[in-house]
Amino acid sequence: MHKAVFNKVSVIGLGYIGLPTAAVIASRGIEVIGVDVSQHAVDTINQGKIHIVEPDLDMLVQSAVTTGKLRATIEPESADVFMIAVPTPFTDGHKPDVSYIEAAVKKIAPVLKKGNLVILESTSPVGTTEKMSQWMSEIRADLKFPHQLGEQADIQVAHCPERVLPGYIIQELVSNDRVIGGLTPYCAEKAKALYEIFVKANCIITDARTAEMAKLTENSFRDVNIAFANELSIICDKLNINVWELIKLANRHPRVNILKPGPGVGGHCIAVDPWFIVDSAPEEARLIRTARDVNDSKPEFVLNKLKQVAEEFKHPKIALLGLAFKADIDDLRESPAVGIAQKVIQEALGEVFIVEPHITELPAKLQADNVSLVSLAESLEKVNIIVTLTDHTVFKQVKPSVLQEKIIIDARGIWEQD
Ligand code: SAJ
Repeated sequence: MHKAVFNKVSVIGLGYIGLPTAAVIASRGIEVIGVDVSQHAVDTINQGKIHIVEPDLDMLVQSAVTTGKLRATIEPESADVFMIAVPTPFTDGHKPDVSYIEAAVKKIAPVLKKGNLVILESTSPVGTTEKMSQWMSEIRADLKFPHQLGEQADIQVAHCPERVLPGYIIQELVSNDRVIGGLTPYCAEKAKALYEIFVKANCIITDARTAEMAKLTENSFRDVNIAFANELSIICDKLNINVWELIKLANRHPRVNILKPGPGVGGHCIAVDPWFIVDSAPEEARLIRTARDVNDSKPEFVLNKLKQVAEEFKHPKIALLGLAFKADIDDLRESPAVGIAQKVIQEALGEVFIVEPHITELPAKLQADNVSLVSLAESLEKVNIIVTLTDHTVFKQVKPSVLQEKIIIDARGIWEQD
């Protein structure tokens, strides 16, 4: 039955979420039109290649393009379903910026037809799905939208937040439960029918506001828990206690499961989404805001530790291990490690040897005299201070004997945990 309804799906925004989603749906034999504002992204995809890094995505896109099921374009065209997967960053004052959603929706509005389903996948502040319905209605007065006519609307609108973990996107797109919030129950049911084509786990329906809040809650929950671990690490430093041993011991309790401290929280999600809750309920979201502050203060803490240590040396030679925002990926976006490296360079704390096995060239902001991108082996040979900033597996494999004689600031606890 679904094939009759969803012959053609359009995915707006071909980034880390949109492209994998488009390719997975195309792999189920449905025609998919990907739309993006970047000509480079469109051209790359139409050649069967990818412009982002994610395991197994290249093969999936290549096969979808070769079989003619996936095609990318700059201008939207008519389809049965439109899935919006564009970024929702925040502005300087931690205010959510939904302008990419507004632009995407206004771009598809002219090609909408009665019976279409529009799904918002981007993580969004509560109320955005309803706003989307309003934006479309401003352009298409000839169509009725759910905020105007409820179940009798011509267009169905739903929110189904993505919840996949970078590095495991293809797998999690299929295996994660999906929360699907409709502006009406029929909107949710219709969206559920689409997701059931490729999701093997449960598709659970609710209203759009609850779905919006569910996604923000998941990432805030993680942020608050990481903040707890980070605060513990700062307290333990003051009290001269090994935080890694402490956490290991506390986690032996059957109902305690403390996460890992680190040099801060990076990526595009965990450090952003809690602010959407704070913005909606500034007086009430006290714990969520404080967690953000604790996590955002952690890079400065690591930097100060390094300063204290570097002062002891005439010629400090510092290895910074890892730039990616988390283990075993090449993604440097919003990485606390990059921020720390920048400060180390700006403040001229010493000669800097950066080790990031997943890149071949340092980002422009880290290129300077006295800074080089080197192999792990070379750094271990040359430096007297080591700071661990990312817990890449290769770093964990370093033999303890090699680390003797070095001053170590193990912000990731990679050599302390076992
Ligand atoms: N981190 C720690 N200590 C920990 C765990 C993580 O310091 O114990 C740090 C990481 O190093 C990284 C940051 O937190 O800098 C975020 O990493 P992450 O692995 O927690 O999450 P993301 O940003 O890669 O993906 C999250 C996921 N959300 C949850 O796990 C609740 C993912 O499922 C979401 O789909 C994604 O955000 C998103 O797109 O919203």
